[in-house]
Amino acid sequence: MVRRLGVVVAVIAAFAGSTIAAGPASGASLPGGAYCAVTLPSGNVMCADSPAALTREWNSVPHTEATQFLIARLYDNSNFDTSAGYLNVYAGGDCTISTGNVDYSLSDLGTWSSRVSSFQTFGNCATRLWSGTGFAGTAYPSSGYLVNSSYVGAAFNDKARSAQFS
Ligand SMILES: [Ca+2]
Repeated sequence: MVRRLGVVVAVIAAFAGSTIAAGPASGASLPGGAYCAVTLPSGNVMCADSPAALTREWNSVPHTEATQFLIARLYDNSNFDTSAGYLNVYAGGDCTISTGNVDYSLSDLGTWSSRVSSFQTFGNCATRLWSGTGFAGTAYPSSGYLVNSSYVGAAFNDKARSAQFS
């Protein structure tokens, strides 16, 4: 539990930094690019203008075993459509079999707030989105987790501000 709280604080700090660096931004036309990757537990974020550019940027910096596993991809569009961008979530390993605990979390989606319309989860993980930062407000799904969702539904579309992975 102590370690998890440390992760959350790190993520908040990193997103605050990246938001300042990118300038005021909302919607699909982020100055830093619509294709982003966040690494946990550091919370470091990088963005690029295309999937290929993001891959190049990702490969241009060293990654430790603590950051190299892709556990989730959150899409701006429904149906896993990549044309409006996505946020790759990297962590230090797969999730545990049980969904009774939270393996990884993003307490503030930062520039990726109010955008998510679909998601996929990998590495034995599943996703739960929250309408407020810090896992407050309403959740999608309302109970438990989903591995994939091609559309989070009209009531939750572009609402997520934090996310948990289990
Ligand atoms: Ca969206």
